[in-house]
Amino acid sequence: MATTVADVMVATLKASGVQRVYGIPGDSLNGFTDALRRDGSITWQHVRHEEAAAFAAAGDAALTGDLAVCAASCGPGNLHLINGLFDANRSGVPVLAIAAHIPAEEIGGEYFQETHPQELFRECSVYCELVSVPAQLPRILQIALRAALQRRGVAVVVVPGEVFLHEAAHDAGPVPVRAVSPVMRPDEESLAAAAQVLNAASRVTILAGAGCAGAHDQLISLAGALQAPVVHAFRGKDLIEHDNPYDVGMTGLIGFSSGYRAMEHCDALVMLGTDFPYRPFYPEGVPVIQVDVRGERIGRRVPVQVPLVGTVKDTVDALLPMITAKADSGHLDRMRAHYRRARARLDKLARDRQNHSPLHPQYVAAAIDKLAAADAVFTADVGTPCIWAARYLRMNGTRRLIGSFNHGSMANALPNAIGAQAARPGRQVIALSGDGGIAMLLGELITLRQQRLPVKVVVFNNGALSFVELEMKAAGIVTYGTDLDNPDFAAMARAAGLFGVQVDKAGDLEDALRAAFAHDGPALVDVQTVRYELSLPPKLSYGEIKGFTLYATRTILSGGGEELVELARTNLRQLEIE
Ligand SMILES: Cc1ncc(C[n+]2csc(CCOP(=O)(O)OP(=O)(O)O)c2C)c(N)n1
Ligand SMILES: [Mg+2]
Repeated sequence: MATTVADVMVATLKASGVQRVYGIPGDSLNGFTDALRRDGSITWQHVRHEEAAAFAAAGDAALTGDLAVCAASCGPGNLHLINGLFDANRSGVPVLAIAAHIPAEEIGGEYFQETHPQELFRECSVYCELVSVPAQLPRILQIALRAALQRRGVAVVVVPGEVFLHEAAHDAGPVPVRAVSPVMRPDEESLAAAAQVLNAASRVTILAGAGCAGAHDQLISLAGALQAPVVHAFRGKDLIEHDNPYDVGMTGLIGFSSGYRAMEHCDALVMLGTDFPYRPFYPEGVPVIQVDVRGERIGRRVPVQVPLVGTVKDTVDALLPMITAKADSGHLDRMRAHYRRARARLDKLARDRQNHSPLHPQYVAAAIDKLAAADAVFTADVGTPCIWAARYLRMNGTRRLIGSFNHGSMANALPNAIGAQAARPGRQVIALSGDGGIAMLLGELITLRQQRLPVKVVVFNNGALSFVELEMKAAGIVTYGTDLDNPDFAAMARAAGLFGVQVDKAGDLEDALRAAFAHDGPALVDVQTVRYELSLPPKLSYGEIKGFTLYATRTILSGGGEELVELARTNLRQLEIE
């Protein structure tokens, strides 16, 4: 058989180190999947919904740092990829999407399943091109791979189905495309300006994010020289929290009060590899120095006095010799004391709630943390599972935490875990799922069994879209449309061939988690958790306090007094000690 365009694509992917492709086949994609089958060295990772393929690729790339690939058939098939691709692109992880397309000669005639993928994918990619003639491949593929790797995002190659099957124009052998890591640091003048600001300040705080990957030593050295508390954004948690005497926790809507205070009380702020989006959490009227490899991202959250374009590692290495080490640790000591108090309160919440039924989610998250492997990979659903993961999962430099932290999509935990587990079959992968989240892509439980992926899923089953209820309360809106009348998820998991167990008594939790974690295959633990758990943001604005009062009044007026009593009962202890 002649070498097809699809064969050359597969050879290029293989030469570039790709080992897996997530997706669902279909008419227009068949030329590509057939080339994969004939080659046999790249695994086809079958999923049940293309959105899961994209989230799996995002999880795979986030864990490995390498390029991950997903593929879907034309029209509805590749439309389903979009939400997961938005997530990958916003998380800055390298993903290639192969979007099969209708026959080229039919484009423009409202043909069966016709869409315009190169327009649809534009917004969720760093590169997106339609292949019109076979001779464009594999060059377009090489450009796409390089774009995904160097610009850290999603590249989409749109290929009409017949192009895959076309005989390759010439076969000069595959060109491998691999990531390269340039040394990138700012110019001397910018560094001197930054040093001047920092040497003049007496209460420096560092806000660090995912851009600190590979720069833990530099972060610690800089914090030491500046005697600076280190606050992190959610995506920095697994990179920054461990082995860090300067750690004062996370800031943001689901963060720690100490993280917020350290930002509030500083007289200079250094942002290291973070694009933390919530402007009310930034300090006002203090000089800000921001380090980012992508210069265009600097200054879009807060006015920045000194922009430093470079990697965190190279920039801090260049900046450190210009810093006069500070002797006064007053600011750092105060913030660390604040952090210790906040941490002790959170730990007490988990400890004191061991015997409640239904269970308190703090206790559940702390138990997962306690029983998980030292090198576990956690994924967390958007919703309150993110809050419990942020507060109770302890990172150690080896554990990882992956989620939809920038795009904020529900239902990410299970498919992210699929990608993580496919990429690292030997590691324990634990998904912290919401009951809303798991139901959204429930079919992916079947993927776990079919693909032999021993992911452990823990469902925080609170019978509600709980995070939305919190948002409604904060805005003074009566709870509405958030009830979830759930099935027995454990029984459903068993029906799908997983180990499944339901827990409604606190005393049974640890045994259930141990059994699930020890099970040689995929497992689901459905934990009945309390619905009205308050997870107050560290900074309650006047609007939020007003909103909460309004909610209470309106709830009583609309006959929901029972809900208020339940809320009070659930949170009494937390409110007392906050
Ligand atoms: C795809 C998507 N739809 C809706 C939302 C809005 N939203 C954010 S959190 C949430 C509730 C999540 O519910 P669940 O998974 O049960 O977690 P819980 O907060 O109850 O723990 C919703 C609806 C979203 N972020 N993403
Ligand atoms: Mg829920």
